[in-house]
Amino acid sequence: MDIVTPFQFSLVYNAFSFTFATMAAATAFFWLSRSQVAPAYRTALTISGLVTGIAAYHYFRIFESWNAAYTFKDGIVSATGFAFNDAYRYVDWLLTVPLLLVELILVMRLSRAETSSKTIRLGSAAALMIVLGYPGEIAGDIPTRALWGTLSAIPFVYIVWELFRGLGESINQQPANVQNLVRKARLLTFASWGFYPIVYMVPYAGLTGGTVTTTIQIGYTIADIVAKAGLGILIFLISVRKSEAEAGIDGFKVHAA
Ligand SMILES: *C/C=C(C)/C=C/C=C(C)/C=C/C1=C(C)CCCC1(C)C
Repeated sequence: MDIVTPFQFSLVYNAFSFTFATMAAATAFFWLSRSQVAPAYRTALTISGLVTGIAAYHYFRIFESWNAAYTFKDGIVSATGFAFNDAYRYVDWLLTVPLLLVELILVMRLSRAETSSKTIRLGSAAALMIVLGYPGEIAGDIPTRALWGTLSAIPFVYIVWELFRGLGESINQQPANVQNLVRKARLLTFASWGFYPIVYMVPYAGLTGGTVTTTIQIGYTIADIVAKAGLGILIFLISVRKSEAEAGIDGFKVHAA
């Protein structure tokens, strides 16, 4: 267990606590907003709330694990002997990353056949990416970390390619008032997801001890807020605009009581 400074301990402690609150609040917002969109987009909002709900639970557990790993007394941080459990994060990703892709696919409202084939392909690639990354994340040495990280990058590159090429074609079929927002959602996904492998490579930079632990935890935490709560807000805005554009088609009135 790497020993952190009192500042690093508090920084991570507060970041986890803040993220728990953010994810829980986002969950309430997405679920309570369902009635503001047409029925076709309600599942996308349900899933946005599931993603942040699952993340809220895991941030609570990560927070507890961090708190159990260290004692902070008289200005000195020491290890308690309980290891900080990074597995919560990876189990969280295993569940939430495929769901985030489903959110993006659902809001496009593609044909049934396209929706299920894209969900299966992207969902499996996402799961594979997380499973391959985990052994590297917990490895103690750089070569092992680099090996698994490189393997994990293969499905990652495939997902990014699919998002740009495959979803790109579908974006042109979207109503004019949402094309830009869908592009933004895709860009936000691309930028925030691209941040994870960069954070993963922090130990390559020669940083050591508590600095590495702190940088990785803060880095993943920021990326999680953007990728989960941030994307959910864009999905909500897209759903509202598409509901407006399609009002009447499904017999749904926007802003109906
Ligand atoms: C809500 C959580 C999200 C969106 C997590 C996304 C995670 C990634 C895109 C992780 C990617 C990784 C690589 C591409 C290589 C190194 C190992 C990972 C797992 C950090």
